[in-house]
Parts: sequence; structure tokens; C-alpha cells
Amino acid sequence: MELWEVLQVSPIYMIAVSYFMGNLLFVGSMKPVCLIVLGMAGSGKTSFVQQLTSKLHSTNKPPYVINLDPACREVPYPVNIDIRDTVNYKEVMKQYSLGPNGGIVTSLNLFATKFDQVIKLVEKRSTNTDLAIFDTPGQIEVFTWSASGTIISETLAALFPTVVVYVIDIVRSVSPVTFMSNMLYACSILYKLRLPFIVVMNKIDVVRHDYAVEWMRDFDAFEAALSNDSSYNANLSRSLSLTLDEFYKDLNAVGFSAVTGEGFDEFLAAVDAAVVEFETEYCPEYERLKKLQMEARVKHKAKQMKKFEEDVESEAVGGDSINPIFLNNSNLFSAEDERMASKSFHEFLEEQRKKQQSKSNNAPS
Ligand SMILES: Nc1nc2c(ncn2[C@@H]2O[C@H](COP(=O)(O)OP(=O)(O)OP(=O)(O)O)[C@@H](O)[C@H]2O)c(=O)[nH]1
Ligand SMILES: [Mg+2]
Repeated sequence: MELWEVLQVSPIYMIAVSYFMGNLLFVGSMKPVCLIVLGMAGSGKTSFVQQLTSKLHSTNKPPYVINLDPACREVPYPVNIDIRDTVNYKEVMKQYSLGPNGGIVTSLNLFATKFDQVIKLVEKRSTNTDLAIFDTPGQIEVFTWSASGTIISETLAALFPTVVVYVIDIVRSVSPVTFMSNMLYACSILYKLRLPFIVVMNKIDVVRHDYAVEWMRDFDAFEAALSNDSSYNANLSRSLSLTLDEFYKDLNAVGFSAVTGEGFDEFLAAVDAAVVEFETEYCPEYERLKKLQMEARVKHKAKQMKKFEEDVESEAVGGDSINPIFLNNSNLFSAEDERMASKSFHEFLEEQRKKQQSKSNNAPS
């Protein structure tokens, strides 16, 4: 049965479940660690997932792998959940008259409405898998700046230890300006998602990543690399490098080759450290934010209740000027009865008077 058939639930149900899930506490590290693999187009995300999966299979710890790229031609690793089984990317483009990027965003949005089912499937594997790996589309902004990306990352982080793996192409980053652009993007994602972050410097079989590590540790080295370049971009990179100092300080970066598998052990060590960071820093922060959100909600409710009470009160006070009108006529039926009764009495008197008069007129003189 295809996942699309399994996932026949309404978006409202999904939102309700997500809300419920979001209110659950992450309990211990018995659950698989979720790795969200992000990176610029062609940086080697899919190859990285492939290498990681093959290594983990060979150590008898097969991961649970989810492909979130609806537009990829083929998936070169054994995939457990494939977005392409759920959403027909080409059909989405056709039916919604979208281009390739819009098609990817919409496909991911459609898939996000079914994400509670993915969570259930990952949870089912909790006992026999340590890692759940999410391969994402090449158009990085599709995941990082879309509603679906936020739903997916926040839902995962509410339930599992979740780590962002940012893959950079170390071959294409030898230019300091390109390196800086890549790092700025990484920094923006870190501050947006606020999850433990590992930078994977991929393709070290072609170019060693030592130069990048040096640039991150030593501003003078980066400055020296830029010395021959006086363009606007170079000047901007120079100033930004100082700004990114704080970001570089605690950054977990490992060299990796998705072709040879070099860097696998260092990467696993980095994941272990990231999980500790998740438990010690992210979870308390998540709880703090949740508490703040709850407090804000309670305050908002109290404010609304007060406003409601004030409205009711002002209606009652304002009613004083109106009430006398209504009070005089409060019982319209009895008032009318009284009026009718008094009218009949007058009539009665009038009749009596007339009778008396006619009697006296008829009386013999
Ligand atoms: N030499 C070398 N080539 C690599 C490595 N990783 C990936 N590649 C090559 O880089 C190209 C892009 O790799 P992919 O894995 O498709 O990259 P991706 O980030 O998934 O690409 P998109 O999903 O399109 O964004 C392919 O030709 C890979 O063979 C690596 O570690 N070393
Ligand atoms: Mg890919």
C-alpha cells in the first residue's frame, strides 16, 4: 500500500495531532535521533545520506531514512518513506500552474499535512533504530523559509532529539566570498531553527577542509585570503567575518567525503555531542518558551475575560437611562389590562350618568 493511501487524514486532524504532539515532553534519549540534512543545491546531501546509510547498515545499525525531495529522479539509498510516493510533483506543477520551485514548495506543504503519520512510523521504529535521516530538496529555502519546513522541524524537535546537518561543498567554497555566503546561510538557519547544528564539509576527497577550519578559527587567515580582492563583496565578507566570530566559536564542523566515507566516525561523535546539547540546552529552552507561551495565553484569556466583564457592566450601567422607559412599561400586558379596566369603568360611569339622565327626563313632571 502506498503511503498516500495510509495517510488519508484531514489537515485539521493533522494540526490537532501536531498540537498534541507539541505538548508532549521529549522523554529521555530512547527515541531515534532525527538528522535534518540541509545544504545548497549539489552540495552532496543525497550522497552524504547514501554514504551514511551504507556505513550504518554495515555496522548493523540501519537508520530510518526519509526522502523529502519530491523532484529528485532517483533515491540512491534504501528509503523508508519517500515523499514521491505521496505527492506527484509533476501533477502538482500542472494542476496548480507552478514552476519547478513552486512545485517543490507546494509538494512539501501537501506532505507536511500528513506529517503526523510520518512521526508515527518513525516512533514505531524507536526500539530498533538510532537515527532517522531526512534528506531535503536542493532548493534550500524551500525547507528553511517555508511553513512546511517549520512544521516538520518543530514537530520533530518536540518529539525527538533533532539535529540540523548543514552540508557545504568544500570544493566550491575555496573562494572566501563563496565560503562567507555559505556560512551566512548556515548562520541564518541556525538562528531560525535554533537546533543543534553540525556543519559537514563535504567532498574532502577532492579538497581538504583545513583551509575552511583555519578561516573560521583565525580572522587574519581569512583576511589574508581576501587580500588580493578589493571588490565590494570582499569588503563585505571581511566585515561579516568579524560578525560571524560568535557563530564560529561553538560551531561543530567535520570534514566528510560522501564518496570514500572518510569522516564517518567524527560525524557520529559530533552527533553524540549535538544530542547532549539538545538535551541540556534546547529542551530547557523549549520548555521555557512553552511556559512563556502558556503564560501569554493565560494572560490573553484573562484580558479578554476582563474586557467581556467590562462590556457587560457598561451595558448594565448604560441601561439606567433606558431602563426607566422599559420599567414603566415593563409589563405591557398588565398595563394594558389596567388601561382597559379603567376605560370600562369610565364607560360604566358614563352609561350610568346617561341612564340617570334619561330616567329623569322620562319622569312625570
Ligand atoms: N568527489 C565527491 N563528489 C561528491 C561528494 N558528494 C557528492 N558528490 C557529487 O556531487 C554531486 C551532487 O551530489 P548530490 O548528492 O546529488 O547533491 P545534493 O545536495 O543532494 O543535490 P540536490 O539534491 O540536487 O541539491 C554528484 O555528482 C555527486 O557525485 C563527495 O564527497 N566527493
Ligand atoms: Mg539531493
